[in-house]
Amino acid sequence: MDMIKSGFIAIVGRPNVGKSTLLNALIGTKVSIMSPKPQTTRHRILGVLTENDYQMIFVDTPGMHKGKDLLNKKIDQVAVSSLGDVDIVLFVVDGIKGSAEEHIINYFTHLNKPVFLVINKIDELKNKAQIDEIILSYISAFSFEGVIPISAKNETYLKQLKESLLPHLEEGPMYFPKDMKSDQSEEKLMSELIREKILFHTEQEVPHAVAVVIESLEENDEENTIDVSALIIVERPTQKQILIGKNGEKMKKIGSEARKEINQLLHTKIHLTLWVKVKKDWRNRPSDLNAFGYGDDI
Ligand SMILES: Nc1nc2c(ncn2[C@@H]2O[C@H](COP(=O)(O)OP(=O)(O)O)[C@@H](O)[C@H]2O)c(=O)[nH]1
Ligand SMILES: [Mg+2]
Repeated sequence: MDMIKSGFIAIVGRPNVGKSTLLNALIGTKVSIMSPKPQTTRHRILGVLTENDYQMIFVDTPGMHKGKDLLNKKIDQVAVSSLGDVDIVLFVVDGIKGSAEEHIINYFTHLNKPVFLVINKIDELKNKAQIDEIILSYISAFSFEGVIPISAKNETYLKQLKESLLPHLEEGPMYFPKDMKSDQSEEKLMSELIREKILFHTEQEVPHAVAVVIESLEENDEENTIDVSALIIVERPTQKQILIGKNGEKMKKIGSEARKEINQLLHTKIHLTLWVKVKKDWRNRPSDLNAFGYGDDI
């Protein structure tokens, strides 16, 4: 077996600090959906970066926060347990709104592995004094292996970030094939892209009440497309109405945006049909959570 330098790197932090944006920027393609709404990421998602002499496997995690329903409790466990499974931790904070965040830093104290402080969104900072102040507030709480200011959105200082990680990778196997960028199936990526468009077009409680399941994929030889049928699950009839919108306009928009991005990302022409179904309280029912892709292995 080929040996190179390799390792697993967790990306953790509060919701909305830019973890998924960072993962996608590092991998160079979208593997994890992003949105301005908190709690966008629900799964542990792997992004694989393979260069000539190393393989870095980044683990995007849902934001760490205290959730109430069963789905949120499961999501929290995903983030916390991923800390134990990796070689290096990137603790991402918001360069504008960040402040010590003790409840997360507490998880680092007994880890015995390098934790880097990654200060994101520096494109929005007004001056250098501001960033120094933020750095000080964090480094007084924990002894980080290093501090790396970046802008995930503008892809600034990502090279420096990767260079800081390199000395901490050990000789190891190539865990994944060279051309593999994520552990998500194409089907999962499709349902996540649909959910991303829903997040952009809905407000308040709707984004959190939505699950998306791909019901069928069929090759259509005549038109050289793949016919995809996806089911969108919500919790209440009112949420269904909001999603469908006046004359079905919102659903059309979500469908056409999702279709375009799926075409582009998967290099496959698809024909997308969306259905909306109400399933009361699905976020608290273990059987529904399993059925909608949030089982024990999320
Ligand atoms: N200005 C700015 N915004 C960013 C940056 N990185 C992410 N964002 C925005 O922050 C929001 C949350 O991003 P996301 O990656 O979904 O955060 P996550 O919840 O931590 O995964 C989105 O609206 C992003 O566009 C950055 O470097 N600069
Ligand atoms: Mg995310």
